[in-house]
Amino acid sequence: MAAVIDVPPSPVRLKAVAAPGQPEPTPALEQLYRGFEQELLVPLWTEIGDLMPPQPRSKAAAHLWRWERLKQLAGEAGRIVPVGRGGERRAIALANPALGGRPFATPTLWAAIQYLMPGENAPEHRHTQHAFRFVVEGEGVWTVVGGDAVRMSRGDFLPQAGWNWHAHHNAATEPMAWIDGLDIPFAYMTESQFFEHGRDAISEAEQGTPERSRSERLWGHPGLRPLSQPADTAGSPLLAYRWADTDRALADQLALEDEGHPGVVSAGHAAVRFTHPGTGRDVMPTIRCEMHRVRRGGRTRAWREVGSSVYQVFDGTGSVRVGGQQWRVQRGDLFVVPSWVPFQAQCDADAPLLDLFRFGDAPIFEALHQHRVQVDAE
Ligand code: 1HN
Repeated sequence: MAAVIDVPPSPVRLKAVAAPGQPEPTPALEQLYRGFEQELLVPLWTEIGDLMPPQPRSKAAAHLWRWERLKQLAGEAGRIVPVGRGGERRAIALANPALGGRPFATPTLWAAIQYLMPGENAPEHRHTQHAFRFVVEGEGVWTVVGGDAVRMSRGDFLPQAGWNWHAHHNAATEPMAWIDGLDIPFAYMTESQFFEHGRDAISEAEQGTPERSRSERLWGHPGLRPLSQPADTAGSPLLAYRWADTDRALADQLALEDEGHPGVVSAGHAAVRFTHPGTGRDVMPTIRCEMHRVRRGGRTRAWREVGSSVYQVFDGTGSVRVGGQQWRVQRGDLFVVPSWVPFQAQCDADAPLLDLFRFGDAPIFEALHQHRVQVDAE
């Protein structure tokens, strides 16, 4: 009996089609294509349109997640799913509907709601992926970074550069939810990840609840760099950017506009970027974070740029347009803006303001000299 040799089917599939730039479909062409398939070869002429579009054609979809529903499901998870070693975090990720069910909000960015019950601890670990937390509501959790306990309250932005040990604990009597952003899909695609467990429980001393962290006492003074510290670290050494400061910066920009002075990025649209206090650059090498404020009845310009972003509505109500989609949004709602898809936000006429937290992957493209922005005229 002849031995049966299992030849795995070729993953290459080539179809002879009548199209500009394509050879006529003939039996000889079909035979040529079967030969290519057997030998795992792909000719450029069948692929060029997909590989080299005239401009970015994102595989990600523009999509919106409602905060009320996320919080409800996270609360259910809090009652049913423990937090501890293995799963590490009670974090529930946004899965872009066009990215195959993976926990990827965009091709490069992870976004999740995380939930910690009263008294709970999330164990210590570290990873090379860069991360941050942003708090849309609530308080009571301290994130402990390298043994430094950092308070998390509404409006605070907390960067967490890669390879720092970190744990969280909820010192309050209420559950708390917040969002995490990480460059997990980017690290996954580039196969550059490292991960280590730390201690299962951090010390009593580290479970303190200081109003200000050591990092803020060193780095939290505007324009003043502590000379005892290195300045050009990869990620920001300032572990909390407090809402009072962000809010005042945005309010000042709009007040300057009222007084006829420069300050806003466009009429009625104030914006700030969270920066590394030692370098003035983005807070992390792969993630850009910003806060935008649109005044009552105002709107941003429409713009598009290379790279993807995730937004969370921090306050107010309005409508946002992402490509051909338009949504009415309110506090906590999260949505994705894919690469090179136009975005515009508008504040309702009966809302005092619309505040949008945004994170994106622009630093990656800037470092590679591949970043482009196109802003529409007003
Ligand atoms: C992580 O460490 C956190 O520390 C959040 O809060 C989300 C998702 C995947 C892997 C590690 C955190 C994460 C994560």
